[in-house]
Formats: sequence, C-alpha cells, structure tokens
Amino acid sequence: MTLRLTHLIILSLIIVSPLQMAAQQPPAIIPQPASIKIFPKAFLIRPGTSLRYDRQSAELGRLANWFASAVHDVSGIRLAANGEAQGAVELRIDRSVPGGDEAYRLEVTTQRINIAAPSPRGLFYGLQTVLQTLPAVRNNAVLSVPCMQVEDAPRFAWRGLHLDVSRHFFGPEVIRQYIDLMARYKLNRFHWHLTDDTGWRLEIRKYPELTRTGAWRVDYSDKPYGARPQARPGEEPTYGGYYTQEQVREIIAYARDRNVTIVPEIEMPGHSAAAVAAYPRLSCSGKTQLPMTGGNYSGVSSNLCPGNDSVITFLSDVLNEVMDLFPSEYIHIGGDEVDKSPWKSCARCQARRKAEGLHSEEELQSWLIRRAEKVIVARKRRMIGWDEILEGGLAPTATVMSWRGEAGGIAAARMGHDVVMTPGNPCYFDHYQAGPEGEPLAIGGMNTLQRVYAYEPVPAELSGPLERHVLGAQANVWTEFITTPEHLEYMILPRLPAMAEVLWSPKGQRDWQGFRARLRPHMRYFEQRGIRYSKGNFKVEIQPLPADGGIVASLSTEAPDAEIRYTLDGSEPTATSNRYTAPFPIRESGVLKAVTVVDGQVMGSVPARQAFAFHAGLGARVTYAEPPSRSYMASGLQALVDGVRGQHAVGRYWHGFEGRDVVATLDLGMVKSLKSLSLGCLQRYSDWVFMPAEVRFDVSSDGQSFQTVATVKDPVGPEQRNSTIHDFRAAFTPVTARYVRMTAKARPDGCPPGHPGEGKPSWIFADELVVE
Ligand code: TNX
Repeated sequence: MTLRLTHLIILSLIIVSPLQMAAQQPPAIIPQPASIKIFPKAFLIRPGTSLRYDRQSAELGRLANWFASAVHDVSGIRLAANGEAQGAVELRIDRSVPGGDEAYRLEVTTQRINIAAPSPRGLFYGLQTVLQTLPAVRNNAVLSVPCMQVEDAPRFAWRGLHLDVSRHFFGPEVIRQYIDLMARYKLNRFHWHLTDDTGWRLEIRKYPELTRTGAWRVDYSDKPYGARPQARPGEEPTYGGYYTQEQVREIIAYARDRNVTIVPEIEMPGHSAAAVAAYPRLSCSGKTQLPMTGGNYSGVSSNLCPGNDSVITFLSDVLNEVMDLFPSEYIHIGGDEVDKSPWKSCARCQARRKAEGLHSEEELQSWLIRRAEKVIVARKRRMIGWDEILEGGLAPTATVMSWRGEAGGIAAARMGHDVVMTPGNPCYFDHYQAGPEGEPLAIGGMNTLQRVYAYEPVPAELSGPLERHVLGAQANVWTEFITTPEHLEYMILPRLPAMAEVLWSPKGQRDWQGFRARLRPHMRYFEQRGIRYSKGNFKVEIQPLPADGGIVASLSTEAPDAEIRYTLDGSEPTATSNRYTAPFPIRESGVLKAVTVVDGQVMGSVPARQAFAFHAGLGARVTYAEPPSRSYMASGLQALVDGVRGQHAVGRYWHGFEGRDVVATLDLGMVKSLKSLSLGCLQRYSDWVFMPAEVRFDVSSDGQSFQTVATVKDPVGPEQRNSTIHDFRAAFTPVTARYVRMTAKARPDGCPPGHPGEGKPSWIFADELVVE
C-alpha cells in the first residue's frame, strides 16, 4: 500500500514535469504524413500500459518486441503483455486501410494508440511515427504521445539509400545504424555497393581469393583519395575488410525487421580491379595486380574480359551465391564507367564480337549484361543497373538506375522499362552540402539541403502514363572521401530526412519552411544521441553583384526564420553584429564575414567569408591570348577584375588554364599612375592545380610596346598539399600606363614528382588581377 502510494506520488510529479510539457509541442513528423490531425491532450505510456497484437504471428511478435525495446530505451518502461489497466497500444492487420502495403492508420486518444495497416510493413511505419513523438534519450518521464489521427501512405515504392563500402570499409555495426536511420525516415531500399576497384567486400564461398586477396589494399589513408600512389610490388596490403555470409544473413534479417530490403550490387564488367587482383585470369591481360588504392591508375586493367568463358562462369557462380544469400527481388549488376579500350586489342573479345555478331564494344558490354540478366531471371529475380547499360542495347527486363542526370531514366521509361532516379545533382550525398569552407573534404559538387528537398523524381517528360515507370529515387553515398562512421553520418544528415520527405509525402505537400521547422527537433535528436550532422545548411550565401562600377553584396540563407549578421572589418560576426536587411554596397577592400542567427544563437560551422579588392583595374577590359578552359570560366572574362576575390571553392571564382602560360592584357581605359600589381592564384594538389612558376607584369601606354616592371617567382612550391591562395604581388616606383599585361608561366614539368599526374600538364587557377 505504502509502495503504491509512493509510486502514485512520483507519477503525479512526473506528469507535471516541464519535460513532459515539452513533449506536448505539436509533433514534428518527418516525412510529413499524407494526412495528420493533432488534438489537445495526450496518451500516456506508463508502467502497466499494454501492447496488444495477434500472438499467432511471428512477424508481429518481432515488430512488437522492437517497439517495446525502443520504448524501454527511452523510458525504462516495459510494456505489459495484456490487459488495459493503463491503456493499450494495439496493432491490427486491416486490409481495408487504403494506400498499399506500407500504408497505415494511426489513432491516438487519451485511452489508446490504435494502429491498423494492411501489412506489418504499414504497422512498422505507424510505430515509427509514434516513436518520433517520444524523447530521443532516456529521461525517466512518463511518455506522452499527443492525441492525433493520421492516415498515411508513401508516394513512391522505391525509397533508397546507397552505400559504397569498397572505397572505404564500414563494419556490420555501422551498417545496422545506417539501416536504423533509414527506417526512422521510412526509407525501404538499402543499395549495398559491395564490390569495386578498391576492395571486394562480400564472402563468396566458391571464390575465396575474392576476399582473401581482393578485400585488402595497400594503406594510403594518410593521403587524400586521388592523390594516392599506385601500390608498388612488395608493399603489404593492410587496409580493408569484408562481410562473412553469416554477418550478411544477420544484417539482412535486421533490415527485414525494419522494412528495409537490401539490394546487393556486384559491379561488372568495370570497377573490377579487386576481383582481377584475386583472379588475374578474369581480365584481358591476365596480369597480376593489387586492388587499387585510390590514385590514378592509367595502364592497370580494372575490367573483366567478356571474351573469356571463365568470366561468364565466374559471374554466374557469384550471382547465384548472391541470390542464395539476398532475398531481394532486385539484383544490381553495376555496368557503369567501363573503359572498353582493352577489349579492342583483346583477341578473345574480338572473337566473341565476331561470333555473336556484335558491332561495337558497347554491344559487347550489353551482351555480357544480358548473360547476367539470364542468370538473374532464371531465379525469378530482376536485374537493375546503372544507365550505361542502355548504351549497347538495353537487356529486355532491365530496370535502369539513372545517375548521369535523368536522360537515361527518361529514355528507359519511354522504352517501357522501370527506372529509379538518382541523378548526381541533387541525389549524391558524397558532394558538399555547404561551404566548402568549414566542411570536410568532399568529392566536389554542391547538393545543399534545399536542393535535395526541392527534388522532383518524376521529370516533366514522364508525367502521364509513363509516370508509373518511375519506381522512386535514391540518394547515393560514394565513400572515396568518407573514411569514418562519424563522417558518414555527417554526409547523410540532414539530407536523408529531406530525401525521405521527397519520396514519401504527397507532392502537393512539399513545404520547405514547414520542413525546416520540423527538422529542428530532429537536429536535437541527433545531438542528444551523439549522431553527427551538418549545420552547413545554416551557412550564409554571399552573392556579390556588380552595380555602377562597384559591387553590391547580397546575402541569403536557406534557413527560414533566421537573421543574418555580418562584419566588414575582418572580425568574427556574433549574434549582435550588423543585421543584414538588404543588399549593400562594398566601398573598400576587405573581408565580409556573415553568419545565420536563430533564437539568438550563431548557427553553422564557420562564418561565410568573401574578400573584396577595390582597385584601379575594376571593370577594365580583359583580353586573353587564349581564353580559360570552358569548365573554369567563373562568371565570365571580367571575373579577373570584378573585385571579388577567389575563395577555396574550385569551381566558382577562378579562371583555369591547363598546361600552358596565361597571358592577359587589361585596358584601363585611360592612362593611370600605377605602383603595384598583383595576381591571386590557387594551389589544389589533389585537383592538379599548382602555382605558376612565375608571374611577369608588363605595362604600356599605347598597347603596342610593353615594358616589364616586375617578375615574381613562386614561393609556395608544388609540394604544398593544403589548398593555398597566394598573391604574386609586385610593388615598384610609380609608372604611368593604360595597358597592363600579366604573364603567368606554367610549370615546365607539369605535375611534380610523386604526384599521381607526375609529368602530365598541371593547371593554373587565376583570380583577381589587382591594379593599384
Ligand atoms: C561515379 S555513380 C561513379 C562512382 C563514383 C562516383 C563519385 C556511378 C555509377 N559511378 O564510381 O564513386 O561517381 O561521385
């Protein structure tokens, strides 16, 4: 009796605790349900609350256990088996709930939580919705689930996330956490990229060398991907790992219990250096080699030989073992980025071409893919591959994963094939989400949170009857630059919730402001659980605009309801710095720094930063002897003298020149007195961008005869691997001139010794020729 009384007192104390009040906020469900109504009051999960379901069903039993343990984790409460003393959570299969297998109906009243769905998959999602209303970590309070009525179903059947475990290896525990995150946001396809040039990660019993040799490479992790040397004979392969079939079975079961189907990918015929390392006879040359380290491997074969019958047997054996293991209907066979040149000079490949009446190497690839398709179809499965499989004729039953934009997907759908959309922009989560200042080194490209959120998987070309061929979309996570589990989380969060909403919620309900507001509690959830995520989405975007010969700075942020604060004196901006209200003129040289402020707090990783140069050459006419590379034109030729200094982002501010001297002449429009000239240059070792050997400045008053005023040598040196911006600056006794000519000399030997591009042409990146 006394015990009970104490219990009651504690309970009533808990009920009015502020923690519980916080839980009464409107729930922030991501992805946004198709229909959700919130009512006042809440259902309390407390000791004695029961969990009811059909005990005959093993599947429901697993589901119930999973939910009960999630509740226990955050509260210590163990849900009772039966009875209704303290209300009940009830799970019920009800085939009349509309919206397909994954749909659910959730009703929360003060008395009960009822979830009905046509299948356990829908029930699982109903429970995920409930879990999103609970605290992130244990706080020992009674759990309060707001009263609501939800009718929900996904928009797309294929809601995918991919992971490359070859470029860097991630162990089973990391994979389980990855699957948990997917499931929390109602994604249902885990595309597991298990093989590539840098490592074979799946045990295949019939071919043990695949993992004995193919899973291990020489460890050059101290060097960034792309700047790693090729392994030399005698070096020991020590970096790697693989999954045993036993581990894979456990992971498949784990994923199944979370409604995640694992789609395994076995790459063929390209990206196969690890397989060739294990069995050299699989390549055209038959030469021995090691798995790649992540450098530039010209001359090393990474492809399988389609002319060789034992390659066909190998692929059939491997695919059969894969299908013994993975229940997935879809089996991914890669097919991307094949260098077909070795096939041209391979006698067996050419014999195959003749025998099969194939007209090109593209057709030879398609022939190989069709052989794989036969193996897959014989087991009543479906083959899926990257969009290159279209090139030599599409296999009859193939599904296409469109990654080089959406064109491949559109073409395939028009031919009556199913497609999964995963265009690099915005579906590649290996690209930057902000910065790049303040962000960890990434592969390049920029897929911000807002761009991901704005993605529409059905292109206009496919609206109407062809729309049904778009199964859905997927985000891909290539791991060339992603080396640790923490970094992996950071790259997918918070872009994963954005993609989830794209794939689950009705199209008409897409609401950026609403999503950002709902995302905040999810960010707190990540923080409380020690999950890394990027705050890059709070970064300020600085847009310098030309205005009347000067510059106007326009600032923006993707975060709604945020203030922007900035400084112009080089100091770090704070919550009380100048508040940005409208574009403002820049009147002198200096650095603009800006931050986003939410609720009085500075958000983001590092302030956005832009240097401006206010100088006598602003707006002068620029003539290049040979124009910059089309890929690196910045905003146009005038970018060289627009007052906006190049920053560390490679693709944006710089004029790039490959393997040659740069000669630019400025016409200042009138004769001026000059006392210094300076050229800014960028060095990016991993992108083959180096300082010029020297920069010479000449001046002229008639544009015909020039006189050299200074030559400045490179003080940085080609060994510097950190991204470096240097000004080649010369001050001199004042001269008068109307024309200024800058000559930046290319490095005579190109990329330096030890660099993956040793001896090949290097790049010069130039921005802002400052005239004073
Ligand atoms: C292209 S996407 C690849 C991958 C790289 C990725 C880097 C695809 C089918 N192939 O091998 O890792 O780009 O973003």
